[in-house]
Amino acid sequence: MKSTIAALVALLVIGTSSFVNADEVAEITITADKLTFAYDIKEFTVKAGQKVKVTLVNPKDSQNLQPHNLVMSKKGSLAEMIGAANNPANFSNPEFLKNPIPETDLIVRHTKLLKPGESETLEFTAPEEAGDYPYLCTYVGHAAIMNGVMKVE
Ligand SMILES: [Cu+2]
Repeated sequence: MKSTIAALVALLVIGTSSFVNADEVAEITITADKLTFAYDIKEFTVKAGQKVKVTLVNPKDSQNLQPHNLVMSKKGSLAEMIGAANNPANFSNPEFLKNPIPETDLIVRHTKLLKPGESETLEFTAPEEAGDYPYLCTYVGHAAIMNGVMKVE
């Protein structure tokens, strides 16, 4: 009986496309492009307070052999984050090249720098406040084009 109810509930959820169950885990896999500095997913939407798993994949057959990361930051902070990542002082700092995480309190969470063939999953609870929460790659020179938005609704 329980499973019948669960099946009915599942059907109702499928039938009502605007309704997203906040108890469901939103799983998003973002893959770095093999040729250019870009993510394949520029935007995704989650519910406020929803459990989220975001995986960054740097494909092992990457042709540009670039390392990439995924840095998630505070609501509406994309321009400031690009500025922080592209601070010219970073580019001549060998430590920054190894772990390119700019010093700013705008960062909420981030992956490590992933080489081709590596991936990492960030697990978290989406913010309660609706809005556009940016993510970007802070490796030298990537931030301005390698970014996207997690929309919280
Ligand atoms: Cu990158």
